[in-house]
Amino acid sequence: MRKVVVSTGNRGKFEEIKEIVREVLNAESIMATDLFHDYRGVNEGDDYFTNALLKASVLAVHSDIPVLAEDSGLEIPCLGDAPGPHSSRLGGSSATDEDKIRLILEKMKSAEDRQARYICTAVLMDHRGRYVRGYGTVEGVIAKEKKGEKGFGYDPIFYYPLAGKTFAEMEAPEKNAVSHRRKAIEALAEKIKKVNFWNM
Ligand code: ITT
Repeated sequence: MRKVVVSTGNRGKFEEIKEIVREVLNAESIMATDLFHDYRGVNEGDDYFTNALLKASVLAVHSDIPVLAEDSGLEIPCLGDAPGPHSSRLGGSSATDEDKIRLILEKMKSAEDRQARYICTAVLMDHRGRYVRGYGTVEGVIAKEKKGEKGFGYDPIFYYPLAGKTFAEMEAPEKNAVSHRRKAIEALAEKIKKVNFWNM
């Protein structure tokens, strides 16, 4: 089976990517921190694609195995599309997922437009810096209170109308079938075929 190194320090994200990569790319995933013990991530900026490219490139040059990285975020139009690429940094470096959710619910206390979307840009890069990219998004609504224990990050307040529950109430395969991450990796798979990435 092919392998990819996943350039992330986020275990929840890795668990989802691992399943999606197995199904969509027919490849096995290795978490960056299990291979590069001093992996510390990168200093992220304001742009999903640049962040994903950066996360992939810091490892790709050191790896015979292609590196998969993604940058994702939650966009809420009534908050000017915040927190967006800053989703993991909302509330500062010591803020927990719980703190971040509290901050969003507080900001949206009287919001009527509760529309939201998750965004994901994924990059697969080889050791020579050649890459393919994929983009995915999923639409939802910010719930008035959190519900569910599954998933990670903002999932307890990301209500998915088509399932009638939050992402945190959905089993992993159910979320992985419709998520922004799934769509980004599927788009990536199309590009892989087009440019014959594995044999470039
Ligand atoms: P890496 O950079 O190491 O991959 P990270 O958590 O910092 O880990 P990002 O910079 O891509 O990753 O930030 C994405 C944040 O957006 C993530 O930490 C969550 O807060 C949120 N997010 C993205 N996708 C999500 C999902 O499927 N469910 C819940 N929250 C999500």
